[in-house]
Amino acid sequence: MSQHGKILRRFLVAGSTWFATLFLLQVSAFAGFTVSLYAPSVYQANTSAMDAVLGVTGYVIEDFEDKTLVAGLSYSITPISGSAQVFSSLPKTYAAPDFSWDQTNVLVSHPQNAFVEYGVESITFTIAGGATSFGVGLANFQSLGSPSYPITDHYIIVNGQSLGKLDAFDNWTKSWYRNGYLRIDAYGGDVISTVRFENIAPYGPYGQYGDLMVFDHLALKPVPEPGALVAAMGVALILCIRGTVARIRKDVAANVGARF
Ligand SMILES: [Ca+2]
Ligand SMILES: [Ca+2]
Repeated sequence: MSQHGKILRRFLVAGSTWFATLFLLQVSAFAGFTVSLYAPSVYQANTSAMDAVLGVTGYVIEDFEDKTLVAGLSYSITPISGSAQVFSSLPKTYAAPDFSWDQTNVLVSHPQNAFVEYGVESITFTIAGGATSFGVGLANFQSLGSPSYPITDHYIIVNGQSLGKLDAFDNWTKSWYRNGYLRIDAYGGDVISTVRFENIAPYGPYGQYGDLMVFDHLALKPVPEPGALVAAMGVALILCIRGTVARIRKDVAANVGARF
């Protein structure tokens, strides 16, 4: 191959490597999720120690102690009848130390963030920009077979895709109080945008009442900013080009005086 041919080939290889990297990032966008459920016995008032057990150390934590939600987090509640209501902050705080996973206050799946006698169909958390990992402490899910006031089992739905019945997961504890801590990890480049908890039978054995679900210590591992990702890819491209140029210079130096 001529020297010109070698140079052209090196640029083609560098370019195709770059585009292959872009392609792999695209095709892995819907790879999947893994789910971990921790029994309520992991709960402890020392949240740093608990976070280490839950694998959420360093995550952004929403503790629901005040009405402000962490950046990017919102939720919507769908009642048994009527349309969904979207919340970017809490309507009020609600203290429930027996249900909490940190401090005192919690989020109840009720439009008034209140623990009242009637429930809802579902609650959906939305993470603007997405998260690579999502955790939340759960309480007062009144699963079928619960020792106190059973109502219904519950679906867990991520990005619109059902991951099955929450109540059937290992470590799920049927209780009036804490039921478990859920952590969902995206893999293969996937991103968690919405997490929905849905009552399977909103009309339970206690008349028209759906289940109210309680949440606390919501943990997010945000997706890196697009700018940071592009910058990282840019650095990779620069290093790739520099390596190619260095090799071309070496080839040229080795062929100084050669006839073309
Ligand atoms: Ca709390
Ligand atoms: Ca309940």
